[in-house]
Amino acid sequence: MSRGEVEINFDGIIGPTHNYAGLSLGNLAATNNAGDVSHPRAAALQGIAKMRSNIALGLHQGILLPHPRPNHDWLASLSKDMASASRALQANAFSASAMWAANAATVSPASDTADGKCHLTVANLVTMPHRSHEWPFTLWQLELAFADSHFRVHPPVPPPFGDEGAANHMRMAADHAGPGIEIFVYGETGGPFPARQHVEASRAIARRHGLDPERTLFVQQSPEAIAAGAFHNDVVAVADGLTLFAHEQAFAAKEGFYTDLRRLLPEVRIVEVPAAAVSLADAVRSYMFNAQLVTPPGGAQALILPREARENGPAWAWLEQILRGNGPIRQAHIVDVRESMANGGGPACLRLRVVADPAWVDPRFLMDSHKLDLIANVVTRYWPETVRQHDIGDEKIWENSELGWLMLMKELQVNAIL
Ligand code: SUG
Repeated sequence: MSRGEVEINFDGIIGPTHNYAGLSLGNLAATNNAGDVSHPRAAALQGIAKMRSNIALGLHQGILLPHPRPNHDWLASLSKDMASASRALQANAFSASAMWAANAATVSPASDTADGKCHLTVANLVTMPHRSHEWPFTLWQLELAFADSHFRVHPPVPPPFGDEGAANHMRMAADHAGPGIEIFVYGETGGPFPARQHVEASRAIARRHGLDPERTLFVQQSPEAIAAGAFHNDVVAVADGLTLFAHEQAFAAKEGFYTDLRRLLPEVRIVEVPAAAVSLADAVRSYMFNAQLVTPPGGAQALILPREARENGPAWAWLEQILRGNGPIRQAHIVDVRESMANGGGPACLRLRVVADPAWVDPRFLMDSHKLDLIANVVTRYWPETVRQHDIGDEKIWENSELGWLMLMKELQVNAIL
């Protein structure tokens, strides 16, 4: 362990092809907003504004790159190209879904692993076609960002065991750099919507990361939560430090899970929101749990919440009660990530947490406000103001998206090949 280890939030930069194609069954925001006009420039600037406000809180900030889209390689592997592909395949190839960095990988900090390295396993995202082709570029960029010998980057777990990365993984620890408890949350198939995280994928990741079985928990997500639109656990639960903030109906066998957690981490603080106060439907509508739960330096724990949580009566009433109470969460910061939210991606979806010494990370992936200005300039210049569904079939739009992406790679001095 190094004294310089801190939590770094790596946010996905929202790419120029951000659109509402309704591709994710079980993600109610995405399916309800299918066909709407998207605003990629505003979307990316909202993400950048969120990063700026987190930097202002004293948090460490990094980025993950947007992926080159349309993904011609993926279409070629299906013996297709954009011009001849069906509308459905075009939309799958064009999606900017890599913005949701919480789905990029599962991360185990060095203090949890047998070899003392920070392990990252790239998520295979096999359940949704538009997300299943993210992993090659994610693997490439994680190998670049985390090339230092303090890290080990693993390729995805093989199909058919679906893995959606950190969205279904929580880590609790008295301090970020100390030994932690890792909690893997999986789903069981059988409900109206797909269960995206397979327990075998979670178990394989725990083994390859060299986690101590005594300090690793596997917890089933409640089928009611998935059926209500919690397609990832991070829609109904979030953890930081010693605090677990969760909906009463987030987990299938809640009592057993809480008992294990209290045994392994006696100082744990479970902040549970009762269904009688906030229904699963309101939890999903408001994304109150898809907050970043953070501990700013020297401060009390804070929630970085989407505007939608402030606008939802029951969710906000309960949040105000939590903030006024005696519990560990004392501050709330509201951010506007409306464009991402309309596809089911809140503040927590947009970031991947890595506990590491920033000196180990390729500096091109670490941000300060000046570097964010440079990115914002490229976005303002090259990202389209709108994307309509019929634009996805327009060659001119593909070319402009590719140009914007290349200009960003140039600005960031990343030598990626389109
Ligand atoms: O995988 N939406 C993403 C949202 C991911 C949110 N991530 C976390 N909860 N961590 C998904 O469902 C919608 C794309 C579209 O329909 O165009 C989409 O992929």
